[in-house]
Amino acid sequence: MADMCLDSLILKLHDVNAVKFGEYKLKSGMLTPIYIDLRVLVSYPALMNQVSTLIYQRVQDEGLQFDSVCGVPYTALPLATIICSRHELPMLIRRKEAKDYGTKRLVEGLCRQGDICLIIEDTVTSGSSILETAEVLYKEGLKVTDAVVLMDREQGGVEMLASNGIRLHPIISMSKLLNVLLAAERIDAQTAQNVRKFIQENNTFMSKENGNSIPAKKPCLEPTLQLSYADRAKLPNVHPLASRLLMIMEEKKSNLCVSADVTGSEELLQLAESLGPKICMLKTHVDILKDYTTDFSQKLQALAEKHNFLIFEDRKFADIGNTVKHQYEGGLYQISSWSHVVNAHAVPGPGVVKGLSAVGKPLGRGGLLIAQMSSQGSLATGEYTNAVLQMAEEHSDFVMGFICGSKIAKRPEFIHMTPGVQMQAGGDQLGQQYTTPEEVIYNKGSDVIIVGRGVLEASDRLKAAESYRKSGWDAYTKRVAQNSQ
Ligand code: 5BU
Repeated sequence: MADMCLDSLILKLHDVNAVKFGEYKLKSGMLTPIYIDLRVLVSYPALMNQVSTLIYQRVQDEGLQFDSVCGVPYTALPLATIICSRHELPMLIRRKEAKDYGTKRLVEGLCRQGDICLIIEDTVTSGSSILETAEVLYKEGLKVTDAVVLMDREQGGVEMLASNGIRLHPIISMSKLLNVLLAAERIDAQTAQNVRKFIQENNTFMSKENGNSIPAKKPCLEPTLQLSYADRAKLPNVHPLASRLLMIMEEKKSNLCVSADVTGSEELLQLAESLGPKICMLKTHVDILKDYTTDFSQKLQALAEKHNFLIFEDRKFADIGNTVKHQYEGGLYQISSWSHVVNAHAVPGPGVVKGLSAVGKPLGRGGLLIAQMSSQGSLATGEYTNAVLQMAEEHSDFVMGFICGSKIAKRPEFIHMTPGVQMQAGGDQLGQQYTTPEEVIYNKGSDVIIVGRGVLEASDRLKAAESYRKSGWDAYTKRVAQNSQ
């Protein structure tokens, strides 16, 4: 029902030219094959009402808690007005420029310290308009935790806002829009494909420059980022294994996880022995070993004890709960018997976490959910990432954190671990994308850098591990210092 409603709304938006295909210039100067202009809505009162209803519906479905509502000027302003008027909610108006007479207020309406303001927006590309509005509201002593948007162009806005502590709830995604218009034969397959390609290649959160991935946003400044690893380890609701990891990080001054992607168990054990003192965690892909034995896993555990690091088998479970239970506990590798941490895709739904938890929780193990991936064209973005966050919140007795590109969860109890790290931004021939330790820890607010070939392909692996450790640690100390000012 709700879906049919959305489909008909999308067709109506196309009818009134609020969605156009061709070549258009965005505010940023970027040329786009699709243009969404919801300013025309004001000429279609029935559509305005329909959009306002959908936005409010979403607010209710999500159970959002707030004290007032602010529409990002100007297009979302009348939408916020309709919603606030219909439901008798207090509204705030953000001025684009302060009046040059009178009170010079930037926000009109009653601002009470600590009140939560919900932001409403018509279209999101990078998320910067919402962030700008939020920053004005912060200055008035308000908090912003959530924003609802009618159209998400899926170009990094959800991730950028999440890294700034704002959860974005989109109603229509670009993918949905294209699917509906394609099914109704409003556009042809080629046009849809062109737009998809453009969207994938123009993510504003990881923008491309000279072939390198660089973050489009400034450093991530948020109160929880001022907490040290040691402070977080002591939080009352922290997962016991996350607490242990945070303490190891603090003690060893290392937020480095080396990805030991080698194919011989002897070489892997040598790596664990030599790099052990530099790392907080060692990541394995046990299924690439050509000579796995139980003896190997016992030796690896002994080295983890000796050098005080955790073992993380990067198994990426992605099946129904019953199957992952067997995969985790049994088979040749009996992963649960030696790996402190495992990860999983959220694709199958919460059953995958329940299956892993049934095996791992009694053993004191922890899980990481894959919320984002470092590879080019990854589908783990936007609403998917949001849904993963939600799943983690609901299963935080087993889920201790995420594999992600940046800090995505507000709760400081969660650990953020980021792969795709090298000293030089760039990539490989198979779609891997690299960001530097400084970007990952300082700018994006992640906690742990995962480094494979950056260390493994160095002529002196120990020296390389030390320089990644130092780089990651320096970025962390700088972040904590900056945020506590
Ligand atoms: P690299 O050599 O630093 O590119 O290795 C990265 C490791 O992290 C490798 O083992 C991957 O399987 C793993 N990885 C990743 O690169 N990106 C991801 O999104 C996830 C895991 Br999840």
